[in-house]
Amino acid sequence: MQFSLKISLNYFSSVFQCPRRSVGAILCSVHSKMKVPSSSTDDGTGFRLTVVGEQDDTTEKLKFREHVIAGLTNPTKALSSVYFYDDRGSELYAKITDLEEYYLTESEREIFESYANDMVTTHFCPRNAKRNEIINIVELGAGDGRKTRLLLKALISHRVKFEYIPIDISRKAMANLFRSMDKAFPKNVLNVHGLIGNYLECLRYIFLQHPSRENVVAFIGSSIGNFSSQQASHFLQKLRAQMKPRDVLLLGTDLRKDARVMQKAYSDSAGVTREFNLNLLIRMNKELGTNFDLKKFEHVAVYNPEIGAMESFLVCTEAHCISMATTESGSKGSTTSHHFMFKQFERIHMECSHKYTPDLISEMLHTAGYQVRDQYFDNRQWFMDTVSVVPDNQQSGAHPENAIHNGSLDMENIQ
Ligand code: AVJ
Repeated sequence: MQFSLKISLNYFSSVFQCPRRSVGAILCSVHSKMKVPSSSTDDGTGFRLTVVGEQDDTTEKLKFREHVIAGLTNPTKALSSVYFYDDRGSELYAKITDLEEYYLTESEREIFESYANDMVTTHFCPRNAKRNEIINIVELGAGDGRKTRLLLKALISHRVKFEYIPIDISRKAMANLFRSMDKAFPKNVLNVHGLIGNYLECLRYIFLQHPSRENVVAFIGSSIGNFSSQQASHFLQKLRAQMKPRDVLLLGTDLRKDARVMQKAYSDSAGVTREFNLNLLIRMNKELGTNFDLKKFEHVAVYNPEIGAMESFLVCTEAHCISMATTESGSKGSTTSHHFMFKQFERIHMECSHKYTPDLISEMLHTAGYQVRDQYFDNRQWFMDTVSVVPDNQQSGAHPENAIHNGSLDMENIQ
């Protein structure tokens, strides 16, 4: 059951919890079990927003709590970077992408600057676009869209008709994206449909809505780097199983390079990345009632050549004990409380950012059932964008040799 409604700009502001600003005609639909009559909304250009799936705060909070308890009870303490991206976290990440030391964004921007036109004419004009039919440009974890803008501009200049479908878990990030897109393009040019929710669920939703449209799925910015390489392979396979033959995947990955360059990118001199990591402790204090003292943790980032990844840690500077607020648990109303002991110099593993080589990516895409078409590099060859397609001769989803037995992939919301 779904309902859609035309919403006022004030409502848009409150949905996004941000100051009011004019963003054309905005439509919001909530995809949920609520029994509300549906009304038709699609009207060409403009901005629309759909919340996909249940956004159940209580369940989310319980999952977060359980994750933290498991991660801090483990002999090697670890938390998942999935939880970095509350509103403040998304804001801090946006700040990171502005830092010169964080070369990833600029490198990929350079790739789009140089090759967006080539990508469009060589790969993103599949049959439908040539026949003047709309294609979906789906973006996973859209961020502020600064790089994507270059792609959209190239599509427009080649007169490709498209709907831009950014998917993100953070409403605030989506609000910023809508605003920056509204600023960057003239009125009535863009057709944007933002989806709030989990990547694969949102993709399922959008592919069901437009079963015959061709899709370009963009997963850029090296977001895939937060997955282990096994998780990355599984994710790509699951994604491929949902895509149709000839659908295109644009995958942005950071490449292996001098460790000093990478280390600077993940421990910047202004301390933004440090704040980004510490923000998870703040989030736990706020949402789970822990009592982390930020002064007792130092942020450290090192390259691990064995797994080819930058790893971030919060190192505890003095031995102490953290407690977590008590909650009612179970139907009997019993209570549980949790304490986590920290030794001096013990660390919490916070994040992995995997770095690849062109061959590793080609191999991974091939194994996941894609055909690699092109790899694009910046001048320094620090970053790479790979274009691949789902081959024609494949029955999507019917690859016994690629079957995914482990259905749980709890990192679907990385950005
Ligand atoms: C958003 C996953 C691409 O790993 O480079 C930036 C996140 N962490 N600085 C990355 C991040 C520290 C970023 N990704």
